[in-house]
Amino acid sequence: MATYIVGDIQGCFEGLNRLLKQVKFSPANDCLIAVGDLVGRGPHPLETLNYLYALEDSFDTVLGNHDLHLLAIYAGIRKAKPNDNLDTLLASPQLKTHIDWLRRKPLALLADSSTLVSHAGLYPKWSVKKALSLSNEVSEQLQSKNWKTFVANMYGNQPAVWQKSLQGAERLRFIVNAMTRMRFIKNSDELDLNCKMSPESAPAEFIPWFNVTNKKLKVNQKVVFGHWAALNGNTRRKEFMGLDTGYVWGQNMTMLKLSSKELFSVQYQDKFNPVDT
Ligand SMILES: [Mn+2]
Repeated sequence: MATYIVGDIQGCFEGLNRLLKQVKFSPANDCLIAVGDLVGRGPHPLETLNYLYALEDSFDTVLGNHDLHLLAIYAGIRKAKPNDNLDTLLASPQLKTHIDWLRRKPLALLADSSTLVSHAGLYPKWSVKKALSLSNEVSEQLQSKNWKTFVANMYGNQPAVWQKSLQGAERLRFIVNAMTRMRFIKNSDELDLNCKMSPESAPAEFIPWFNVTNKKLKVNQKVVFGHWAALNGNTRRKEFMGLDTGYVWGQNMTMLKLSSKELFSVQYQDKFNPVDT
């Protein structure tokens, strides 16, 4: 019995399949956790969600910005863009099942007692426990009857700084941005949601979130995240593990075996060979 955490899949079902074959993943014995962005831009969103949904309790995920974008399209809040590549999913009779399933997924989860999984990472002012509790605040909204109102108020880059006193839509928007869109921090605690560069090429005042000291992270705790393909997994910090290695951009898909911290990866192949489904 092993737990694996996979980086951004983004509808690249073929890559996911090769990676699962490489580790001899067995749904009956093993667990798969995803860092979010299950779909978006890649060629096979429907096959990806059908497969992951069928894994039932052997699979869990946090939501990424592309997953939230899908919910917003379904809710009529946003329009699908051609490069979202979501047409087969949006036209599928399975769509509502998948939407309702995604609405039950959190923004943050514990893969084991000391490993937090969140799509973009951990905002430097938050503890792991705080992140889990803030994720619950968003889940309450996503699971409520009024979830479309929440999604309608979800978009925007403000507020950029967390304050405990934030309430309502602003509070929820900050939580969503920090957990699904964060890359760089400016002025010690301010989210910058525009810069997508690698840390090396960004202006000096842009600090990667994992290089801003988090005084609330305990010694043994780790954070596993995706979202930032330009990092190519390289944080230079053992407590922060980035798993987005840009498969959808023609690079690699990466999977972490949680117990041993062993990494597995497959290279992009522009060919779809569904296997073992
Ligand atoms: Mn993302």
